[in-house]
Amino acid sequence: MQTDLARFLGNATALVAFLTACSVEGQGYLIDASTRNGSFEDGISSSWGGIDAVLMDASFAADGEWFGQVQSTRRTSSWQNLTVDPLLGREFFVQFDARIGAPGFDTVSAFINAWNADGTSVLPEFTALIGPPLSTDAWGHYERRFVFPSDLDVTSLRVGLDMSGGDGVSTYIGYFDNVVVEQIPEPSSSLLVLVAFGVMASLRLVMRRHNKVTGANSRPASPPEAGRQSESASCAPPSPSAAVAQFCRWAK
Ligand SMILES: [Ca+2]
Repeated sequence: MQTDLARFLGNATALVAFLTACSVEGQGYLIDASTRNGSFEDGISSSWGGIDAVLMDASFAADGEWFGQVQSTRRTSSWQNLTVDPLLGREFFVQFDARIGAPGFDTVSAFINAWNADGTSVLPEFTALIGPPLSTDAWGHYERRFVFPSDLDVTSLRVGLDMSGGDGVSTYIGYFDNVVVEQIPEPSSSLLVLVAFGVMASLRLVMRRHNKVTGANSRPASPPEAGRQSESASCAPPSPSAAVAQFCRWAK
């Protein structure tokens, strides 16, 4: 009985690790300092569209050494096209730093565009979490949250940053840096992991109580060293697939 419990405990540990790995996979950083040139540290504008120049000045950049510059007489739009799996999450968190030159734009905004396979536009629920006024003297930090409805079936999104407010005559200048776009996992995925950890905690409690009873009944029977070696061997980490199979057998 003790060996079965120990084996199941080991399998459940692998199962929790497997479920956690699945959840982390869903919580992906689609753009950040090391992904798709989110901080412009590649020294080029790719993978961005609509960035007029990428400049290096560590004393000016908001993050690292490089930052992106946009300019226009009226408005600018900069974007990246992303491939996503909607089943991994329909909520997206966008944050970035922005600053303006002189003359500078008066408005900055972020957007995510999506079209379903049938060509219909899918609009997200949008929330501006942090949005200070644009300044020539310092970078401002901006955070936006986008939540798409459950009927979103696309795999491609366009994430963009706009600046606007030009008078149509003068050339207005703006800067972007430190862009992070994160796909937030579905609540069901997070809940599944929490449930798995709850099961683990309960099993450990049962195992401890079982060991106390077993130890009280058989303490003189075997040396402590032999007991520890046996338990260690029976708890060797199994593969995730073995854990899933064992979990299903116990669930029956
Ligand atoms: Ca940077």
